[in-house]
Amino acid sequence: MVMSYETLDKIKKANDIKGLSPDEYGRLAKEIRRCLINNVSKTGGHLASNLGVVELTIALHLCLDFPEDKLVWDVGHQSYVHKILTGRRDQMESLRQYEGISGFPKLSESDCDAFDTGHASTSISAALGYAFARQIKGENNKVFAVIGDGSLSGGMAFEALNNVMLLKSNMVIVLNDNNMSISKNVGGMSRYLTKLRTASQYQNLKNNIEDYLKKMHGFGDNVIEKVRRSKGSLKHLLIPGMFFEDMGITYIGPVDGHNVSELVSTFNNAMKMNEPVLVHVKTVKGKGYKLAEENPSFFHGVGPFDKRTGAPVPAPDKKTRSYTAIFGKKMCKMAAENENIVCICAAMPLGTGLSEYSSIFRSRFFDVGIAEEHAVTFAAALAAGGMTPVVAIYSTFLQRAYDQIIHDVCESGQHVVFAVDRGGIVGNDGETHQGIYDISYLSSIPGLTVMAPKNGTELEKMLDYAVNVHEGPIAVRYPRGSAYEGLPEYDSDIECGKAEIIHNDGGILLLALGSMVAECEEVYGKLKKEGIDSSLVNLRFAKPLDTDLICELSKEHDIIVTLEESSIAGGISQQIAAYLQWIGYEGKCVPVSIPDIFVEHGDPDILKEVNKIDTDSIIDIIRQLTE
Ligand SMILES: Cc1ncc(C[n+]2csc(CCOP(=O)(O)OP(=O)(O)O)c2C)c(N)n1
Repeated sequence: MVMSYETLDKIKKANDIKGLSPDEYGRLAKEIRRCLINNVSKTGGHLASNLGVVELTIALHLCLDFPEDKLVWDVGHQSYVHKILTGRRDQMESLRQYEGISGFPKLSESDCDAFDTGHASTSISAALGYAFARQIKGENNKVFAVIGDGSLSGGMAFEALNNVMLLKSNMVIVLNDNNMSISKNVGGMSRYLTKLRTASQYQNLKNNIEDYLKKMHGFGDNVIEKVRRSKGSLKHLLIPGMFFEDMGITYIGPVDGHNVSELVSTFNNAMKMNEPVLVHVKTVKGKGYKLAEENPSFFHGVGPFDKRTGAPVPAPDKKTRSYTAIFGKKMCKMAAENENIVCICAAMPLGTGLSEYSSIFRSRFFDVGIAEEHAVTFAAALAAGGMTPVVAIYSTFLQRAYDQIIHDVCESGQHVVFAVDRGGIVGNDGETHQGIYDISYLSSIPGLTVMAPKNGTELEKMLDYAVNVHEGPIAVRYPRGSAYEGLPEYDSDIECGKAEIIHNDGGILLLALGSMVAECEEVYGKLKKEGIDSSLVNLRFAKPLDTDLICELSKEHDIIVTLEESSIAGGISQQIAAYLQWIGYEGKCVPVSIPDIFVEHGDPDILKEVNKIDTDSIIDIIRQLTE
């Protein structure tokens, strides 16, 4: 049911907001917050970041015309208010649900969304591209990027800032500074912003000097103007670094990000300048919802929850362990026994399960910020320096560091362990977050060993093997969510490149990787009841594949099905098919992999069904093969 709101109801489409009177903005902000909380408590999503940008988004919509003007949201997780103000409020109930609206900006969803996003630190590059396109075409639309202080820690943002001075026309970068990434923001840039945030004494002093000069005889307006413009002296004296101004970007701020009229007049001034401008806006993450203000990390990305208590709905099952939690506990255990272990994450200590580790092993923990590329090269040199680094990064974000994995880790064979979390379909975050390319992109790198456990216990064994036994680069890839705890009796030691036979009954040979072993165990049982024999192998290694075993078993099986929760392009299905062809296998080899497409958002079970990697689809495929 779509709720009704006195003021928000007046906004049916983009730009309608301009018809409101200024005394309605306060009520509008309140109603947007209610709308956000009502919807996100049911759908789940990025609540705290959106609550923090309500006034900021209202002000941007008062200053810009959509779709002519271009507004690029960094990451895009904070674009819900923008969606609400551009005619998508009625669809908020379908946010992040299969076939509903996305939790991120999408060009295909609305012409008011300027750029598809999901990964951090891309907005300044994208806005700069739009600004140059405008300049070359001789057009005059406005271009804005909104980037959070967390996302400003990413290397791409610095690369873009380094280029901004090339622009000889206006572009506005709004720095939405809430002093938070998902967890507390870290690093030198964060410290610098804290100094700027608290540098109001500079503004006050500047104003005082101007007032004083105005009162003095003989000092005209042009002297005051000179003082105002003397970036080189006054600001340098009082604000250390002057980072942005020295980069050729006019800095304005800090501005109260919850004051619509102050924001509007600042943006209007910024847009008048014929140069790139950065407006530093201070906001409170979770603003207006006490629970989120008190615990912004928890409400950064939440599942459905009770609006009154904030408790997850349904309550988490205390009996199940997530793969992430198993990883975190295992790291604590191993680090207590092996003082060479160091753990690295990129702005996600909580998400990667390293919170407990980080508080116990402070000197052997590094949160590098949203800097996956740096994390990997840093780890390579830690390994070269005699440590055993474990780099915990989600599959989708590790894509960022592909070159560093090849160039800095693998070429010199450094013993770096990659804990690749969220491997496979992640669900509601959609295309930009699915972890379905890692098997392909990792197994194509020479010398990199790639493993995927069938259950929680095997994850622990693989981590032990990766850290304490293996030499050289190695990745362990595991899915989001509760660990499979079936097949506990299959617990042979991990041997590099060796698979594990679970059932050997002849019939159809199922070669399954990681999470697909659990699906196949169910398939095996159901087929048996139908009188169809099958054999099941837990591959354990995507690289090196256990080709000896595959060769041996291929002699006894006419039909081989290869299964992976990963893209077919370059995954194990294609690799095994190529190998079987090479050895002259004459039977049928059928892939069960994710098609070569971008997988949209939605419930993971639905997405598995749609992409035909769920138990029923596998059984259907096998039935057809045996008819
Ligand atoms: C490359 C990459 N790494 C990690 C993430 C996960 N992530 C999403 S939002 C976020 C924090 C962003 O902080 P900030 O930009 O300050 O925005 P806020 O939510 O605080 O408004 C992180 C680390 C990501 N989206 N992209």
